[in-house]
Amino acid sequence: MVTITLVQGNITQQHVDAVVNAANSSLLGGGGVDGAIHRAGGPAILNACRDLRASHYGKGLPTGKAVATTAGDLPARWVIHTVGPVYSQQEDRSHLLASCHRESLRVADELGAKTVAFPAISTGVYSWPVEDAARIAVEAVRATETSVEEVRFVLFDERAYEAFAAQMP
Ligand code: AR6
Repeated sequence: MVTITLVQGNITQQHVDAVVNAANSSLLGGGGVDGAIHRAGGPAILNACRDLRASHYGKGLPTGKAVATTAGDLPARWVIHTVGPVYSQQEDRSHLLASCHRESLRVADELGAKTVAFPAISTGVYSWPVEDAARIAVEAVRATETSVEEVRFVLFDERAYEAFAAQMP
């Protein structure tokens, strides 16, 4: 069974097999954790994303899906890019946020990754309330059949850390 661990810190400094990026469907970078990963990982990641766009995702990576590239200069082997849903008060999109976690773990299994670091997907620019996002993320990981041994949620600030800690037994 997968072990869930929590750390407060910077996801670009995690020594893990794969780091999950809260990307957007263009796969061409952005702000937040996406910007941090591209800055720290160097141009190899963006080059790989451009190739993926050209070969498979001309219309963009759909929300809730995930795809892997090299991790460039990061202390990880792969970056798994996933596109979280923008939070909506009108529409329940929690299945899409759960899908990001499930699909990222499926890609991790294809790669043979055993340790995977996740940020708090959708809780920044995409404005998902972090307490709710933490519940959805942890439930989705627990419900996924995977060969990944450790899922490490890497929370940038104390509020996010506390929200995830509240989901731990
Ligand atoms: N390490 C760990 N967590 C981080 C880091 C970091 N270095 N930097 C930010 N966070 P966001 P989203 C946290 O906005 O809401 C981008 O422009 C941050 O505090 O990165 O899914 C993409 O290109 C927050 O809790 O992702 C998309 O356009 C969490 O990471 C869009 O933002 C997620 O915040 C995606 O928005």
